[in-house]
Amino acid sequence: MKVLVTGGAGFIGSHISQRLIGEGHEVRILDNLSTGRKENLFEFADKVEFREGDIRNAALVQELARECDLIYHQAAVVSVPYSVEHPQETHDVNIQGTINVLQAARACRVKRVVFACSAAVYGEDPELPKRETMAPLPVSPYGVEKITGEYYLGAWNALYGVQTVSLRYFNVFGPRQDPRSPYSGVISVFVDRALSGAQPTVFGDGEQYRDFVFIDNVVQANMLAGRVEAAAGRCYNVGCGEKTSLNELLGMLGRICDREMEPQYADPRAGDIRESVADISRIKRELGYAPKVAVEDGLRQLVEYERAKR
Ligand code: UD2
Repeated sequence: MKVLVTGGAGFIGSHISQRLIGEGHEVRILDNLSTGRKENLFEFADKVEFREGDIRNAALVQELARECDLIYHQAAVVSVPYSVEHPQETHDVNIQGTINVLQAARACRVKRVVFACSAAVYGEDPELPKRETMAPLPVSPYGVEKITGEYYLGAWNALYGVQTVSLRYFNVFGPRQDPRSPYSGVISVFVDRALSGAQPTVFGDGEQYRDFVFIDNVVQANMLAGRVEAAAGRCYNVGCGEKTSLNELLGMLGRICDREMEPQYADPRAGDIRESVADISRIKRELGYAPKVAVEDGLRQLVEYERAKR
């Protein structure tokens, strides 16, 4: 198969691209390198077709979609706080960019588009665990943009015969997630602190929990979403279905790094949700997904990777 991965030089997109190549597919990447990095492609750069460019450029997206059978649409501005500060820009990338991908898929008769959606679509609803049947209640521009993207996918699936699948990622972590960005996930920040001997900061009492999901599980979900016939027109939570609090996370990290993690506790971050965990029964039942790497094992792999990098 020929596959286009938008955002293919980013954290998640580069892992999807690498797996596709491993499975023998031809991979084309479109990335504007705003947060993606060429070095993420280091291990397989000679095997991909890379094009630097922006999903806001509809003509370029259409050019790259030509002859593709499948598109993994991972390009986005992924930060919730950034979307609060720059809603017009994130609207253009996350909504108009997604329409450009869908239009290109339609024009080029691409069979399927798999979209990187987010747990942010659930927003303030206190009900847990989050199920796909719950009404979305996004509270950030980012959440609004992701659910809008998903709705557009549904429309293209219904109207134009472009099969679409939306994956609502929970808290993804793993190698190649940049620990230095102010918008990085908490695990990449904590691992960075653990290895540099610095003290991590916990915003709040550390008892808030998340459904942390290691990158390999997310790649597995994407591979299934790309090939299972019955996934067309559906949306799925992608997590482990298990909760881990920040204090538990620090305990695990202390064991792995063999050092006492003594965090500094600060005020909770404005706009944070307290708790988030996915119900993953739909993706298990319909796609045969089964998270293979548990949080602690993923954490161990990430620590090894970061150690080797230093
Ligand atoms: C995640 C996603 C986001 C969106 C959202 C939906 C990531 C990186 N972000 O945001 O894109 O989908 O879920 O709800 O996956 N924290 C600390 N210390 C630090 C950094 C963070 O205590 O140095 C806390 C933070 O206040 C929060 C928790 O860790 O309570 C998780 O923060 P996060 O930024 O990793 O992810 P989250 O859930 O806010």
